[in-house]
Amino acid sequence: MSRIALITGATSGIGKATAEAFAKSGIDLILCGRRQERLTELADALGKQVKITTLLFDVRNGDEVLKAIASIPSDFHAIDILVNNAGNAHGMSPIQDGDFNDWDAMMDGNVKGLLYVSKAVIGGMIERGKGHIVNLSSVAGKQTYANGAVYCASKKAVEAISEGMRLDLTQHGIKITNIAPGAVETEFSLVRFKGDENRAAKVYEGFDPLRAEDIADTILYAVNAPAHVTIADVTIYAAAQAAPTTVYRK
Ligand code: 8X3
Repeated sequence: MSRIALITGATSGIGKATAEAFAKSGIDLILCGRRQERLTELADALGKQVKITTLLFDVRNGDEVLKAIASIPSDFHAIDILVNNAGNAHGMSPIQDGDFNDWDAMMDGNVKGLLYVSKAVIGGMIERGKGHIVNLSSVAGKQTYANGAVYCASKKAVEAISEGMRLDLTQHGIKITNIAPGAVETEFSLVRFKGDENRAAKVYEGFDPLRAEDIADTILYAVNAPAHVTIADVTIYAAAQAAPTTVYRK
């Protein structure tokens, strides 16, 4: 029987690449996102390879999360893999210039949203005595950098949640994988810099950044590890990146 994976933030970037990698590997998919058009498009594309259902909701809204997860069709109920990918950076500035809305968006999405979705899915995993949760952290969760205090804080929270989940859920047969990517060329910087294309492009200039597919490969490797193996924590940098703010550019 093929496995079932639920992926949040599946319509772009690492989420989309993971959906594509999973489909290629024969894993059925529950694709979650906030943009119906993109969800439908992706479901149409991948529906030739595996069984797909889509869920439209915002991870930041706990009621929406619970309603959406409760609406999953019965043949998709037995979720084997949860990929907590939804999340973003909003703004980049010294702490004294931070914006409440940006802070709310990062803490509500990256931290509380991940918790809401996890809670909604974990119950079934415990009942079935198995499951695998993949949390998308960041190198920002390993090392704080200037002008990124709140984004880094949100990812440090993801690191702590991954550790806590592993402590609480290992006894229930649930594996936890924490993935911490460095600079991945996606819409990430465009969102962080609120649509400023020049500023976003500069982040990836002069070196070969990671691509969403590189991270998807690692996620696929983790979920395909043998039953007795947990890939607990992976940090992934582009070859030219040594630390969050240390990139060797040509
Ligand atoms: C994204 C990577 O280095 O911009 O999480 O924080 S970084």
